[in-house]
Amino acid sequence: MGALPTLLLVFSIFRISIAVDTIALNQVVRDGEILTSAGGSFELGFFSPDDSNRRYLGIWYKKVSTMTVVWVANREIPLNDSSGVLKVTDQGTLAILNGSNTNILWSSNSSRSARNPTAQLLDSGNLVMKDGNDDNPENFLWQSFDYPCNTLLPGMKLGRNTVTGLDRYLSAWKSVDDPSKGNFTYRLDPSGYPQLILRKGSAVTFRSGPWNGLRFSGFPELGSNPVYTYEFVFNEKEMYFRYELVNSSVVSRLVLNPDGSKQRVNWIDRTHGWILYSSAPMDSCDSYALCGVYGSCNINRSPKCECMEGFVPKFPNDWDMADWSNGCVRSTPLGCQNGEGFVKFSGVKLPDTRNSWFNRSMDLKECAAVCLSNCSCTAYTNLDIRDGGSGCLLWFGDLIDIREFNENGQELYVRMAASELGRSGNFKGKKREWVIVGSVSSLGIILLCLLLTLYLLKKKKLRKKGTMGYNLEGGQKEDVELPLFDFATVSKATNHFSIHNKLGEGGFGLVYKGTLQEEQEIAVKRLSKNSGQGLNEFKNEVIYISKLQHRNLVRLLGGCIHDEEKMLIYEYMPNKSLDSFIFDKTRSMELDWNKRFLIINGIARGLLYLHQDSRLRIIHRDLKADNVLLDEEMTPKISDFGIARSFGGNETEANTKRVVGTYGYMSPEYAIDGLYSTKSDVFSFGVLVLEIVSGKRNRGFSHPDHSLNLLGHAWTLYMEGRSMELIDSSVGDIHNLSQVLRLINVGLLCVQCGPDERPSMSSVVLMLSSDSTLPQPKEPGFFTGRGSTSSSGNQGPFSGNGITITMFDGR
Ligand code: ACK
Repeated sequence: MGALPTLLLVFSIFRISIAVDTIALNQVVRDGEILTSAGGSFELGFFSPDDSNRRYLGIWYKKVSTMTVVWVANREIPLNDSSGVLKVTDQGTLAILNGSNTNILWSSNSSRSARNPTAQLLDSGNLVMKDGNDDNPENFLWQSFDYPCNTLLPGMKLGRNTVTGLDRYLSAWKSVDDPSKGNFTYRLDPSGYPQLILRKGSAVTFRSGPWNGLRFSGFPELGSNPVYTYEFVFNEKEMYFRYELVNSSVVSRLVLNPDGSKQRVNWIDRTHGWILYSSAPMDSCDSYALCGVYGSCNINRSPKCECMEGFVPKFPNDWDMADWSNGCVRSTPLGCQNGEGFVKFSGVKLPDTRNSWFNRSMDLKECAAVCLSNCSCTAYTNLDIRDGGSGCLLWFGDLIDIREFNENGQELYVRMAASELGRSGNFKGKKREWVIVGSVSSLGIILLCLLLTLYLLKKKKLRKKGTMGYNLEGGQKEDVELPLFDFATVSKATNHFSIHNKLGEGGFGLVYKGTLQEEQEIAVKRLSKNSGQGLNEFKNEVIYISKLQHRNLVRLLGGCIHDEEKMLIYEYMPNKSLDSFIFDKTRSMELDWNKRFLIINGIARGLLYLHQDSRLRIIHRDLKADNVLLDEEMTPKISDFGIARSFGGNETEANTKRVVGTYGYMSPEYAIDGLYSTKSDVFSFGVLVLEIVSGKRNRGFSHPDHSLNLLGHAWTLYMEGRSMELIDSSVGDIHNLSQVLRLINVGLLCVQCGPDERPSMSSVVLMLSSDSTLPQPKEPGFFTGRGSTSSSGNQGPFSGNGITITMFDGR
């Protein structure tokens, strides 16, 4: 085998073709030698993408005259001379060695050991490691098709194996002559109903929409055709997309270019070269969320963006100046009231499904009924459009990234307020229909009003009403109508604030137990005098909690102002706080698995209400076991809104210089950058889930074998398939182990380092109530304990105490 000339030509190879496609144990392919697949379609060898001396091991087409590389092994670590050698090792792996010093530069992994490891370049372009002559793909030790670079060849899977966690996705080259990973990725996103998402870094630039049985909703051209067949598989074990060629002599590939365009191209001949078959994004309407929420894009219209019927621009001035990013808001807001129904929009690309839920067996009618019965559900449609349609796809939260197609668009049923349903309208020439799903008899409504009036009258008799005026953030004055108790009543109820009535110390002062004359038990929070910060938290609590009502939020009964004294009166929770149960050796035995599961579900629902369904849309910012109270039936109630914040319609994140929260529950982006969003609450919820399952506190967690905190410990066990070991021994018999394991999985998803990687609370609620496949969590944020140096976040300032802390910018 000859030596390589010192001068390497652009994308050309000094070739000594080996007439074989296979190398066995300890055999090598040296730089300059080439393996050829049996049918002569592909070659493997070392190449340089430009006239530099960077050498990569790659696979390219043999019959395509323009050198076209489809896979690169050592894309991040090129050799800088021609000493490279590819070798089959006795560990059953493939390794690239730097010939001069036998350093391993790159290596494949192997699922198991093999007696006779052999590497073979298949005619599909797949480089496989197998044991001897075992050609069964199920038994391959490793295959390059599992580690795609920028090219999807026919037969390759784009998607995940949810059992092993293997995620096959495309990543673009940095530039045309640099195969190292660039900015763009194209990946099957497992949140909600899966869809392919093109990202630049972490920002979404394009999505395919969900698979509808025939094609991805955003690829109207992807239908039955004489060139390709398509397959989308989504089951308990895997989810992937792949295509095959009808005529195998066609040379076709799907490539993600360094500029972020995804193209399907076919080789014609030397004169015509690669011809474009399809491309995405195909036009500006494909730019993710161009028209914002509830905006719809039509490429044949000027301007392209319009609000959907029943919606108006959120900021009309910006909208008129073609800044559509803030999208649209409802002309009539939803209130989850009777009479709401759906409007059918036809010919659209379905909105982003990352906040969706699905069921394969429901029909469209059942789908509508389920959507209507859940106040957070905003739209629905059939999951599969074949044979008249089947299955159910539901959206939660705002609808985004919708466009209209001339053909092969889909139907979408969007929830509308009752008053919007009667209006006639047109959705750009397409039929808009009213779909009235539920109706409540007028007798029922009258009865309901009567009961409500009676209840209000009774309440009025009991207490006198007062109004407190407080300033919300941003200076806007908020009048809060709150029943006022007189001081003498409260003082008497609490035995004049006797030390024996003291329940503990809450966010802004002492908490006492009291009993009113009518035998009603109450809890009284008394603002400590001269507490500056306490006063703000007191006001905050009054403003928020007086406006909220949910089964899983603690109920405020009233307030009391007397000279300098300020008090809040709540319903009494006989079982006190969750932390007094789960972290207590004896009391934790009272919490069997079923109770814990119900508690977690209740907290999730309370939080979902705060984030999505409540009028104010609130981020709690201090969710922890101490702030979850339990009533006599052990129903969890989220409490302590002293540092909660409200956020506007489309606003999803905010920044503060004053970081307030509790060690062990704070998300990395909040603790480090002061960035808070609903996803910081999701992080705290995840910590809480893992604490409830394990009976251990995240902060102060210690383990003899490592210095990880509870999150790191849970993740390590999960990765080793030993999640069962996390479960608190006090829970007793477990009848539904898969439910516990599912919860641990959900908990770990909630504590992912990046906010975008965490599910929304609506997804969490769905994950808890369905059997859908869950994504595999990656390593959590803040997963190392004290005394350790490595962490995906900075654990530095955090130490163990359970008190809500405040950190200013100089922290
Ligand atoms: O764990 P605990 O006994 O339950 O100690 C804390 C303490 O006051 C400070 O928050 C208890 N607490 C707060 N609100 C209530 C309530 N509404 N009912 C009963 N106990 C309460 C809490």
